[in-house]
Amino acid sequence: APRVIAPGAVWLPGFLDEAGQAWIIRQYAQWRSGPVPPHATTIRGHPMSVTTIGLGWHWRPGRYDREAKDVNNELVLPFPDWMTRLGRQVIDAAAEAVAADPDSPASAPAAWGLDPGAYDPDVALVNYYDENAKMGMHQDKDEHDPAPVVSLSLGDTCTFRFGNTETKNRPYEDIRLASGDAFVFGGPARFAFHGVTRIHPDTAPSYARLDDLGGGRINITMRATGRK
Ligand code: MD5
Ligand code: FE
Repeated sequence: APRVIAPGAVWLPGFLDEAGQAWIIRQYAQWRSGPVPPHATTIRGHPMSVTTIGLGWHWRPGRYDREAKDVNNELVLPFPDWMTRLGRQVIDAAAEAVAADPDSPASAPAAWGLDPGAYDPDVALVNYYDENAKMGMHQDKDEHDPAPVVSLSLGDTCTFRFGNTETKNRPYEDIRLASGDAFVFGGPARFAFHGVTRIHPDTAPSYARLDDLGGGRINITMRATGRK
């Protein structure tokens, strides 16, 4: 069942069915073999342990760009319409879960940006985590639009650390995100610190194993950049 983790943070375990997970994993194989392959973004001289494909925009630390010049001088891949539809379905399910949650105020769905008709993401960051990859505690602040972030997990389970808006340290909650899970971060949760502390190898269900990649996890985050 869906769970409101904190104001603005809604976890939807098993949102994608088996066929939906397998379909997105096949899409990933196509993006990976396309003109803009996954690349490790370098932050202050250090390559990140995840590799990224951007759809709609190319993410660099601190800004979004149309040109992925550091990856073969290519233009970024387009943001697909099916992704917008899927994002709206996630927002819709989150709004329903929040409306049914006795601990969330009646104003919560609107205050947290959970309006499927208004949800118009223009970038998806598709991150691949091998079994040793991590993502340190950070805030996602490069977007100039307060729209919620929709996150989808595929492949192996990870431990996701959901923190607070003030510090990288406690209090935080560790959550295992499994293949097919969706998560929405809006309203007061939009700028919370968060990270991925570990990948749990060989935990993907058979239909979602990333066999071509030797296992691991894919995370898709949809965002609205607020840029033209
Ligand atoms: C992941 N990815 O599971 C996470 C999930 C990233 C990233 O952190 O930046 O690619 S998405 C998490 C997210 C986004 C916006 C706000 C919050 C979490 N939050 O308030 O916790 O690989
Ligand atoms: Fe993030």
